[in-house]
Amino acid sequence: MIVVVVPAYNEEKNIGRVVRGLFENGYKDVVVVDDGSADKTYGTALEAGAKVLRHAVNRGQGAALQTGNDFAVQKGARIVVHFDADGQFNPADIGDALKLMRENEYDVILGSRFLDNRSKMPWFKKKIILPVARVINHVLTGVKLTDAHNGFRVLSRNALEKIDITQDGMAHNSEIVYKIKKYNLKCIEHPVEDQYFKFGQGVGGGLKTIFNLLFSVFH
Ligand SMILES: Nc1nc2c(ncn2[C@@H]2O[C@H](COP(=O)(O)OP(=O)(O)OP(=O)(O)O)[C@@H](O)[C@H]2O)c(=O)[nH]1
Ligand SMILES: [Mg+2]
Repeated sequence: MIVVVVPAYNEEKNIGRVVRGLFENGYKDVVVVDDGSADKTYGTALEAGAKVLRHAVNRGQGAALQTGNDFAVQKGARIVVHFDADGQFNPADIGDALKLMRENEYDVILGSRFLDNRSKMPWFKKKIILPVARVINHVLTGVKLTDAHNGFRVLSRNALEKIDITQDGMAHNSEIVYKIKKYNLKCIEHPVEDQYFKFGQGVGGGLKTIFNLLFSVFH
């Protein structure tokens, strides 16, 4: 059983299309975690046919992913895919990542926007925010990545049982990398498409992420 976990915060505009895109690509177990949205994310995701879990208050992407992981593990998932709700990711990238995992017995596949040229990112994000996040991630975890802050991931059952996300906010990205290293999990980065210009966090969000990282401590 492969479960796709979609953390969603005020994504009423995109969530329906994202859920349908996953079904059309053959993923029938789609779990949307509504992270205390103030808009119609919950109802729209239900209408699209997803299983929807809900946080009564907004807790952060990390918390939403852990809620989804816990649910998937309880349901007997063998593999969990983390997939953003804002329509930036391409569901067709999941198939290749699963094949890579199966053929090489990886525990974790991490998506990267820097391994091919499909992702057209805003300049500030590409040249400032993400390179700084890359360096901070390397300092905090000792792991060198091309993309230290990508919401696309594939986790095996072994990884799910070892990685407990305690960072509710955006620092969860580095916490996951830190635990991949701590538990010596077999991991690789894989090119994913991340479409911008209509979606995503602005400069403010990116700076908030770096701030979040600087003050995060992993156990
Ligand atoms: N920003 C934010 N996103 C959340 C939160 N909880 C869940 N999410 C979801 O987490 C995913 C990633 O959030 P984004 O704001 O797109 O962050 P990002 O992808 O790192 O930033 P961009 O690359 O600019 O899109 C989306 O599916 C959000 O809906 C939250 O508290 N804050
Ligand atoms: Mg995004």
